Amino acid sequence: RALELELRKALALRQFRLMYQPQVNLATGQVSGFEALLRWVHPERGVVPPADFVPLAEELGVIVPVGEWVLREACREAASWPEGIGVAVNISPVQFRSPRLFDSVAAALTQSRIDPARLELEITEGALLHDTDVVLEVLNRVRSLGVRVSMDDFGTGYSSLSYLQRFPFDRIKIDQSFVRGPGALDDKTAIVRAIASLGASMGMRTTAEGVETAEQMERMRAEGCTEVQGYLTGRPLSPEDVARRLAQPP
Ligand code: G
Ligand code: G
Ligand code: MN
Ligand code: NA
Repeated sequence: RALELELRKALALRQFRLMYQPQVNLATGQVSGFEALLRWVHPERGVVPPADFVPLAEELGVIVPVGEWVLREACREAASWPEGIGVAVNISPVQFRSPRLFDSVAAALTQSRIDPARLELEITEGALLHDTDVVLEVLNRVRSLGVRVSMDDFGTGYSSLSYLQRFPFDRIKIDQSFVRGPGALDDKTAIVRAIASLGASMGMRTTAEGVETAEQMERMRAEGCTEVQGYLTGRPLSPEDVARRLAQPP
């Protein structure tokens, strides 16, 4: 398959880029950090979104070196931002299970010299499915570096509540479907309220994803979320636009 061959070469050809989506603290109204979002700039296809190549990259195992590049690049970029502005990186379940995860996180921190507390790893449920003891050990090892971990796309999968109890997450990212998705507004709001309350009682922060309107943002605030991320407070930005955004008065 042509795409497979191209994907294997994309890293060496420097065809990957990162975009950064702002995350806003609801208490202060200020940007608290950015989520790094991967793009493949293909010479003929143009910009390929992760949904169209990450599954194949996982199948091929290429996601491990690509994910290591993402970690290094995101930390390197964050080093140019003010102290206190965080950077969140998505970790594929395949990369999470790789024996190289700890070393690659540690290397990205050493090379960039950023405060480890600024780095957040976003883990999806797929990483947590088997071998609770192994998962717990990996999470505890990366957290021992001072790095934060968040549970991404929360509420979409299967048996997620037990994961909150079993694993030491610093943050829950509430899936976009509960902010904007189909279904009765009252039901979605009740779910957001329950997750935010659960998060607060377990000492976790809660980010509502996919916030597109001021009304949605106010609802997330009213229900107790601590951060929002979405097109309202910012689309994914190029590194140059991140610098402009950070220079802007609030
Ligand atoms: O930016 P976009 O909305 O197209 O991202 C879609 C999904 O792709 C995200 O929800 C995220 O889970 C995944 N994704 C984005 N960047 C990365 C990355 O660097 N690594 C991995 N493994 N997944 C990513
Ligand atoms: O990691 P995760 O799968 O949650 O990545 C978030 C994805 O959602 C990114 O691909 C990003 O481009 C997308 N996204 C972020 N904010 C919004 C939004 O407000 N509306 C929509 N439709 N998509 C969003
Ligand atoms: Mn994410
Ligand atoms: Na998410």
